[in-house]
Amino acid sequence: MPLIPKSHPRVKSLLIREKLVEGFDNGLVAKEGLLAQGRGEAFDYLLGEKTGRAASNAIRAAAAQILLAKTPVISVNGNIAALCPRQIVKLSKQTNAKLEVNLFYTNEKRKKTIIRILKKNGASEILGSSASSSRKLPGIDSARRIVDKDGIFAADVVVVPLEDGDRTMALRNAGKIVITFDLNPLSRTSHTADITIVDNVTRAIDLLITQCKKLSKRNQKSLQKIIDDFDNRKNLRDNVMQIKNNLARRAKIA
Ligand code: PTJ
Repeated sequence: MPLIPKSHPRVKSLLIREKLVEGFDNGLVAKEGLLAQGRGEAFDYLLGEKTGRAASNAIRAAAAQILLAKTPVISVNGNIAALCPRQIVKLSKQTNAKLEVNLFYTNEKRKKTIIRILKKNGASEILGSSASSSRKLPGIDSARRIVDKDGIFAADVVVVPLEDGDRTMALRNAGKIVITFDLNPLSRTSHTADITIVDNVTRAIDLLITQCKKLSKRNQKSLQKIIDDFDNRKNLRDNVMQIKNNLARRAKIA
């Protein structure tokens, strides 16, 4: 890894970028995953590179929704495996959510590498690699349509970080509740999901783990109230306002 001085004003962003580059070199990340990261970086910059109030509200609603789920599943792609494998495994253990590897740019070798890294980080069961248990999600043409019958296919709540709009819609049409992390509040995924966390997954994932722990003491009624009070459309608008206000502030000092 190249030496990035701790004093560099953009050290955090550069270190996240290095995780992706390292993940690419180690066979976890698709080439296109590097482009997705670049797009995310641009939105993160506009959002002020911090977890805003809107994102915190979405994280709280997501935690309540995961805790209320009967069969939650976390979908893992290359970028997530490179950025936060330890936290994804921790979240799955803490909430009894299954882990399923599901790739947009399908590649068996990369899938095996991702499974290896999840196991290295403590995962015991990882779905998504057995041909005999695979099922097709209707209404979607990409490789993401192939899901595990005991995982995403049977799930009531699916966490899909850095997702594409087509599968989000297909999952919704299949009756699933979809939670996503997406730094772009304008994306199709953001608008199609039930709960969109507009934040860098590297920041938001720890906050989601903390919220799940905190809310695990609440009863079902109180968790349901948190979900009922959450409005994804409004939350996305709040995120766009956060960008607008940041830009207005910057324009004043420019
Ligand atoms: O590993 P694979 O084959 O499944 O491919 C994964 C990628 C991410 C390449 C694939 O899903 C893809 O092409 O995604 P998109 O359509 O580029 O969408 C990625 C979305 O995630 C964009 O809206 C980005 O702004 C957003 N994003 C990128 N990095 C982050 C992010 N959101 C949260 N945290 C990030 N670190």
